[in-house]
Amino acid sequence: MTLTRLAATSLLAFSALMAGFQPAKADATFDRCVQNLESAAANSGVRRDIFRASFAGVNGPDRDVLEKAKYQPEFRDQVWDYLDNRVNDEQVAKGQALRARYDSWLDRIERQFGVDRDILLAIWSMESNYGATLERQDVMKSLPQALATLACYDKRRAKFARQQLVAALKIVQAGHVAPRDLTSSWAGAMGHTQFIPTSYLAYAADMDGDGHANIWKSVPDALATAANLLRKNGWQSGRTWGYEVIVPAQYRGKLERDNKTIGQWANLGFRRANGRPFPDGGERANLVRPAGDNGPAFLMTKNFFVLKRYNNADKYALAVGLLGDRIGGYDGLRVDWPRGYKPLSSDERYELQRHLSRYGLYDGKIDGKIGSGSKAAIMALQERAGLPKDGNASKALLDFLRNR
Ligand SMILES: [Ca+2]
Repeated sequence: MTLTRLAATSLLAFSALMAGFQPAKADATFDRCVQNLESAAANSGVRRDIFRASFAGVNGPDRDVLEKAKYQPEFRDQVWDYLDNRVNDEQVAKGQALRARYDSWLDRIERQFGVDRDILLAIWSMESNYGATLERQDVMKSLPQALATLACYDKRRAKFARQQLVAALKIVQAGHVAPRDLTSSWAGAMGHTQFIPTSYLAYAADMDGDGHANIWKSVPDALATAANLLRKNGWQSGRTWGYEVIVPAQYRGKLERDNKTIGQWANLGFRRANGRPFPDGGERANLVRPAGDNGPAFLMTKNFFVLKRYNNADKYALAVGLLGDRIGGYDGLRVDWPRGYKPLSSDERYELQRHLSRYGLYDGKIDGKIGSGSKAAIMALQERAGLPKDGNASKALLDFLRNR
């Protein structure tokens, strides 16, 4: 597919989406819906003046929220694509700089919650790029408007959005955030560590001692809130999330997710990929092979599954664990992912995007992240140059571009 056709397709999709709205009628529907939300919130104990202050300036639905809610990525990420975009030299270096800057806060958070600082820094990176996302006008939304939009127009998310809106208004009512500062992602995730309102009510922690858990503006509060979530879900202090292991040949393709003690795994011939001994044979662990037999294998301990309470995906917990390890100065993986091509460094991914942009094939953000837009641009280039259209951001592709 050429880029022109791609653009035409997404324009068609966009027109189809917009055709669903008759603006004047939609706004009347929205106003009625917001009135219903106000009554429902009042029944849950939210004062009407709090509701109205929070909805001041909200005049209609946020159509960008609905567009984002309907977005289906054109390319399904392989686990290594996901990790390359999140666990890389750039995020490690930023994490290490912030580790030094927040050293005394991280000491206190570790003491109080028993969660390792590198894991908290990795979560901060994953959730908001260490807070940088909170500055992006194209990402940050008015939470009341975003959740009201979902509650009124997105059947699948309406119930969730109503519940989260009520929880958010209770946060305002308790005085933790001013109505005008109540911002979130399109789906209601708030602040540096992207808590949804009900999770905020369950785990919010005021680390800097000003009487409010301000996860939007206070980094200590946000990191302590993340630590509190992990602790309350069973985080094992002073322990790792898992071990990269070498799977004995006879167990290739077998024993997936089997739960045994580390000692039992060792008796089956499993050993650590870095050659060091396992520190504790009594700990229980599950075998996880995210890319099957030809990629890295892991024995995942309790903390891996606690990380999934933050976001219930193996690749998320793995990215947090691997990034945390690298921020803490430990090695990356010993076994490569079965990419089938040589990957690019962070700097090289920026360079690749600049080349693609120079050829007019890419108009997205130059951010070193190879997402759907970069992949479409790579495939357009590959088509134009008569190369196999695999969409991979490979060293070979960058060399090809450098030599033209
Ligand atoms: Ca505070």
